Amino acid sequence: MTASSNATASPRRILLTGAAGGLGKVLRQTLKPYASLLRLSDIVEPQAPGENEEVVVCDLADKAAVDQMVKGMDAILHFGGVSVERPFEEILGPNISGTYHIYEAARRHKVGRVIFASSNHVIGFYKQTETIDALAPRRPDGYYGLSKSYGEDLATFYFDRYGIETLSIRIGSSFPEPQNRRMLSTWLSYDDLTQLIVKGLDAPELGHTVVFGMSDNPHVWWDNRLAAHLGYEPQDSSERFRAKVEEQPQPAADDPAALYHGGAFVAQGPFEEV
Ligand code: NAI
Ligand code: 15L
Repeated sequence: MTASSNATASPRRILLTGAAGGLGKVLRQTLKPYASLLRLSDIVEPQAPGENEEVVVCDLADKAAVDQMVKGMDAILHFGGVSVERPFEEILGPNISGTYHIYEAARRHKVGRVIFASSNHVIGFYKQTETIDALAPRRPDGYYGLSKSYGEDLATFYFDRYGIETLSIRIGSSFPEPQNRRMLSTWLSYDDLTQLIVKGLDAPELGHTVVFGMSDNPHVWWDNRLAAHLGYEPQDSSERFRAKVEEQPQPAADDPAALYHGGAFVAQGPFEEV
């Protein structure tokens, strides 16, 4: 099925969900040159709009509100939602219903391209001794990882059925610098994240592409050759932070942080109700 995309046409009106979050605040700045209009949305009010910006407060769990928010956009950067492991009931509305609402609105309003902030936690149960590519079966490490896995399934379905193209970025750890030994492998700099998003917006054909969001780190567990068509060339590396990170005590040999791609997430929960 052909894509109904006008994502690469100019002017480019871009919706950014999760705009009040850690990555949203960064992307609001770094993506300015690539958008004719940035519509910034979150359940928490983002900072007041500047030039070529709009602000929309919206709960992703509210289907009608999401539908209105998406209207008039050329592309969606879907970064909103719960970003850590939480009980299923807390993840259901923002992440599972919310991502479905985004794709339904994209279909209704003919938005042809989505960049989805997926996560390494869709494959978190692989061991750090294993290297995988995007065809490896998913092994979510919790309810949060399951919600991102469902988001990737939505991306495949909405491409196969409606031609809406998606770049799912399985972000490793995107922070100013790696915070621990695991992140020496999983770190994604803000500049490299921005490059990935721009590659996703510009690619002539995307289908549903899955890419592992990591910088050019020396010891990695993820193979991005299946996403070579993006032309992603990471410019940063965790190596310059190694000495600082290695001042931290070594985790025990059986610590999940030292064993699994998903690190500590694999051992969170269960969240018993009393
Ligand atoms: P964050 O938690 O700082 O930002 C998420 C934003 O989503 C928050 O501003 C929050 O208010 C908003 N949100 C939560 N529930 C909502 C709802 N019901 N309706 C509308 N907005 C809602 O997380 P961060 O680090 O900025 O991550 C952004 C995205 O990237 C998330 O989807 C996260 O899962 C994903 N990601 C981030 C990684 C990282 O290393 N920072 C790694 C892997 C994935
Ligand atoms: C994620 O998916 C989280 O959103 C982020 O806060 C980090 O925990 C990251 O994964 C990680 O695995 O380091």
